[in-house]
Amino acid sequence: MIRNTFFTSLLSALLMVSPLAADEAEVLFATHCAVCHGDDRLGGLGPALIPEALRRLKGDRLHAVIAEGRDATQMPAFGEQLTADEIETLAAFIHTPLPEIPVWDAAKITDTLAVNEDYIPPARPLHDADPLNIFVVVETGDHHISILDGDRFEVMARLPTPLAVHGGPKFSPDGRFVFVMSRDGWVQKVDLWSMQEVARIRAGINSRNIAMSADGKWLAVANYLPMTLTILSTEDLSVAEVKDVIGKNGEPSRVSAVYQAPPRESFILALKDIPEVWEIFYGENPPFYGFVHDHRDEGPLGYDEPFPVRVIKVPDILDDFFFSQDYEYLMGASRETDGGQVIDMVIGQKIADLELPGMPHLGSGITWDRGGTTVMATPHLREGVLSVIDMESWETVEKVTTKGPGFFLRSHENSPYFWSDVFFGPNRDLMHVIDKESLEIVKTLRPVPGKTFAHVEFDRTGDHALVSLWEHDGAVLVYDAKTLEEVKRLPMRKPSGKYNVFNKITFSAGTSH
Ligand code: DHE
Repeated sequence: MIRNTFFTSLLSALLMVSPLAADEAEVLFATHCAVCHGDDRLGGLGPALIPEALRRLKGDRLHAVIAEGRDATQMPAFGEQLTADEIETLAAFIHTPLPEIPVWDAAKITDTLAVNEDYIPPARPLHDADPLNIFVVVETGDHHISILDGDRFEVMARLPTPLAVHGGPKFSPDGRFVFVMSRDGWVQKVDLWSMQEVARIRAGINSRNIAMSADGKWLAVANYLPMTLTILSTEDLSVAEVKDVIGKNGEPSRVSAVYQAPPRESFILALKDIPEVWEIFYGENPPFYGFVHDHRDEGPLGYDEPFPVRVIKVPDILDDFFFSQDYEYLMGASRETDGGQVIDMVIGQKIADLELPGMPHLGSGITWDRGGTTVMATPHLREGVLSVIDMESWETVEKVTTKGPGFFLRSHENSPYFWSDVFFGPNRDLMHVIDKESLEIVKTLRPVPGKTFAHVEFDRTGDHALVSLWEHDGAVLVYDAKTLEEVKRLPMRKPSGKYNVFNKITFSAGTSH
């Protein structure tokens, strides 16, 4: 809790309230917010609650979020527990600047590097599982990952992770190492041959996700706080670059997510606060985009700097992306507005609008071939509907009605079905299995009534699908992907995502990248 006198007086001055009210604000914050947003307001499970991170979230909108919660996040509604005055006090408190925000530059990040002294690189895998058919299961219930043999469906090892792992872990191109990121900025490297942690480093204060370069040399970390992209060497987690994200108009921006674009040898950044898309090149010979200026307006791409930045200006803020398999087209949407846009990454311009109502979750999209046409499907976080979009005409070809808003989709090249969870609402214990051609729901699974059932990942061959019983005393349920019968149940602590090495490193169209 923030208790220093200087801060309390500053706060009182800024809020223009008595020291008593400032104390009350601190107590309210400590009681209701600190557990997720950090005693220091710099974030943890939830984002930082400081003006720099809240940006346009103020006034009635901020009151509404505190009172009603926030769609598609873990933010609960406090309207029943807090009075309107208390909400007012809290809103003013979190919009009060901190006396200082910790500097999180390359030196500071480097100071946090913790190498596992017990780790000895093995010469070969120290297990007899198929190294490419391993699953990494993230158990957010007690902050662990389980490493699963994908043929026998047995847990081979269980390792502690930093707090609140979020987003997909990323694998080295040969599948040997996995990198895991937590919302409080820690990045952990694990050797799947010895099933040991190699090292960890805190790349940001409040981070979003990570992406791996095609050559396996670099790991990019998207940060909300500070507003930077950190690029680490995957070899030893040393800091290669910390890029400040500042738009053409001089406004800094949080990085909503970083995506790996292997054929382009680049990372692509979704920015939360400015209508720009950034592409950061790491290859030897970055392509020449003479018509786009470097972010510091020093002419065409700053070829002399490491990791040159290409800035693509877009009509609206886009903070959630999906890419065509060749990474030539970016489908973008914003969590704040309906609709979406298609950006041609070659010419760096918008080429089409997308009809996407109800807060699409493009990050969960998948693609497949349907009657000779590539289609992509995306769930919507506010509506029980899946949009299926033709990736040539960019028209919505079908809207599949489900039993409630979903979060994650999955399929596999060898499966005729895709799986779609119902993540929100009274039917969150359901999982739809949908035919990829007819788009009919062929079966709806409900293994444990009342318990959230979500997020699927197939094994390497597509014969089995693993699903999370997303509860503290939860489990991973293994299904025969053809008969749709359960074949095994592995107890786990609130398993969230699970990730198959082969499907990830081959960029299977049915899984997330
Ligand atoms: Fe996620 C992936 C953003 C809330 C669980 N989530 C992602 C990715 C992004 C994202 C950009 C892709 C990253 C990657 O894999 O590289 N998530 C967001 C949000 O903006 C949102 C809506 C609000 C927020 O709080 O940040 C959000 N996400 C959640 C949750 O509330 C979930 C359900 C629980 C949790 O752990 O926080 C959640 N997100 C996940 C998971 C993935 C993910 C399990 C990886 C999916 C995959 O299969 O790859």
